[in-house]
Amino acid sequence: MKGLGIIPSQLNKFDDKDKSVPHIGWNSADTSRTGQATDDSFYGLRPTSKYYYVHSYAAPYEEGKLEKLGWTVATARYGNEDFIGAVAKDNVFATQFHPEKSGAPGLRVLKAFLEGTRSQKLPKQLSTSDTKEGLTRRVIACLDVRTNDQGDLVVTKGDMYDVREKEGAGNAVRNLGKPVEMAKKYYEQGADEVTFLNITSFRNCPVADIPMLEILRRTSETVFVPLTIGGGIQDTVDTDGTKISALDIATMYFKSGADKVSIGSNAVIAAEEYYARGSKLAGNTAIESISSAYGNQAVVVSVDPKRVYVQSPESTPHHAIKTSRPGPNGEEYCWYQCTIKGGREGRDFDVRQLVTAVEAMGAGEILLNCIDQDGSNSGFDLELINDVKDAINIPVIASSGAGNPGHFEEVFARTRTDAALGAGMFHRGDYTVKQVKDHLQEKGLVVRPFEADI
Ligand code: 1PR
Repeated sequence: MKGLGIIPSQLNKFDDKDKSVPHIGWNSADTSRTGQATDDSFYGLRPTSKYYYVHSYAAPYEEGKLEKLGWTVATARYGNEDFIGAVAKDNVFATQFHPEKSGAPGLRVLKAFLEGTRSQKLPKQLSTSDTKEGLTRRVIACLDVRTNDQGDLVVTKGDMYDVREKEGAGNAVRNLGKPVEMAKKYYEQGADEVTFLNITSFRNCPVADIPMLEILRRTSETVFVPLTIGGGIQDTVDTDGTKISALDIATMYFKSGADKVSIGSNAVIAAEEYYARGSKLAGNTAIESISSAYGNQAVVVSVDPKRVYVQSPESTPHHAIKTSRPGPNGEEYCWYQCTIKGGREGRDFDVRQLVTAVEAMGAGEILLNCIDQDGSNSGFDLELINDVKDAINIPVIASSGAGNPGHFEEVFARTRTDAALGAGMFHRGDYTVKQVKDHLQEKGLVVRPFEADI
């Protein structure tokens, strides 16, 4: 496809043989070339900062080519591919990353552009030797939001998806705080993304008034990292009888500040139908319509699997793995059953079938929960995560079971997961997101440094 032709360059799709595609997350935009330190900050860009990228295509960087034509180029590296993160010449400045979603460093870039500050000195204490190339693993804070018995939207958190208090408090929905305030707190602690899952299954108000829209609008006023919203994204009928498509609902969420939508139950049903049609696309599923309108990277599929133990792989038609945590009767194998409606209904369908189908349908990322681990604080299900990573090329967010910073280190060391998500441990205040990221940094992982000031 032809572009405006202003920048003499061509976009190529990233190679997914050795890495997840789309490229989603925090990476550099660095004007200092290998071995050449710079003390110049170009449009506020800093070699030590990380910026939020989300794309499958990029302009490969060829040293000197654009520079010869008068362009200034900032680069990033993904796997072994060097690509252009930002370019400028005369009054043109273009970024591959999203400055508006890149925390303080992104706002700094926007400010410099608007004020016409093309070049300024880097603050003294920043040296390019601190630069860590490449994509960071992401740490995500997740807020399960639902209406409590008084009708207020609260952040809640279940154990194995049960969100009601076990003792006292009249079996009420566990109330852990207010969604907008908590999202801001996690942003300020350095969360790389914030995810809201609207786990209230029923809806009794017009779609345009769903309270999650207001939550997104208010959150995006103070939270400058990507926001994902899940729950109820499917074709529906409004209170006045008007048909509303999943794409219409997603559009409302995007217009209110969401960057990605997450689809749960509807994805399972659509994937079952995909196989029933002989692995053929229908063209009109929620995943397909939203990804073709907004791009694959805007569609996350949230998976709620449950372990089913079996004596041998032959005893089930499903994809079973050998597990180091045997079942209640000593079973050494298990398969992961997909569930819908917040884990309440199990399907005759396994996680491998689901993730391969939704990747083919255009999903850009998998949010991989695990009901057995949810709320357990005992760590992620590494066996599940490795099995899913082996099956697909799109990024995976590991979820369920995080109880301390060591669990994040473990999931990044022992699986190829692209991101990891925590909920209960942050909500209860056991640990902050910052403590998790500091721990990862101490262990030598590339993490996004949180910057408070523009
Ligand atoms: O089916 O498209 O309407 O989407 C519903 C969404 O709501 C799905 O993404 C589903 O995972 C989620 N959901 C539905 N019911 C519940 C529930 O808890 N009763 N929550 C629920 C899922 C899982 C994660 C959780 C992690 C980490 N919660 O959000 O945050 O397990 O928890 P931990 O770190 O505390 O262990 P649809």
